[in-house]
Amino acid sequence: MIVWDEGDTSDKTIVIAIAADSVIEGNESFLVSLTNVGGVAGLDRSANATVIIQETPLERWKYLNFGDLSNSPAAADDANPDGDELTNMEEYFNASDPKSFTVRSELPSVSYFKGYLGMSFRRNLLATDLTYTVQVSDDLETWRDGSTFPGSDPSFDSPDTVTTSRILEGSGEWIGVGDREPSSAGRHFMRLKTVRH
Ligand SMILES: [Ca+2]
Ligand SMILES: [Ca+2]
Repeated sequence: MIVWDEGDTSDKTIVIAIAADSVIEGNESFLVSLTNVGGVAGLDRSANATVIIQETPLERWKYLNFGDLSNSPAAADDANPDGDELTNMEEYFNASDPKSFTVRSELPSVSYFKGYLGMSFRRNLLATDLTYTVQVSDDLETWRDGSTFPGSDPSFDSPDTVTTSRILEGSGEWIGVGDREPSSAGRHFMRLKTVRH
């Protein structure tokens, strides 16, 4: 029951506990209605509200790719139903199709162009729970964070790296990141760190 005292015009809050399940089934919703008003009060059209329970980004991606089979062993994080080099979780990181063979050219790669080291990778635009960071090292022991790409507010450039290209492709975005120091200045290494929050 929600009670407003006389003269009270403040907003009131209803807490509804939602028990999580582990079943992937797409978004779910339910309706909350205010009824049985007592005292001298009335309800306007805001008496009804629809609450939508969303899947996590990973569950949503699985639902898009596997549909009714989203809860099957083939859709497990470490499964590899298409027999390529990537588990489903890695396909999620890589914005590739978990149901068709992913070729090497679709994977992150490091190359050498006009005297500079560069990295190319594809990030998953649906994966708002992931952060991709290109890291640079001089000795393969100490790694410095370079360009970073969260779902919003990315930091394209860093003291070590600069973003050289961004190309949308389906639900992914190909990103090119280059080293700021020419390779002639000394040994440099690059790697891609992907963190799920
Ligand atoms: Ca696979
Ligand atoms: Ca694949």
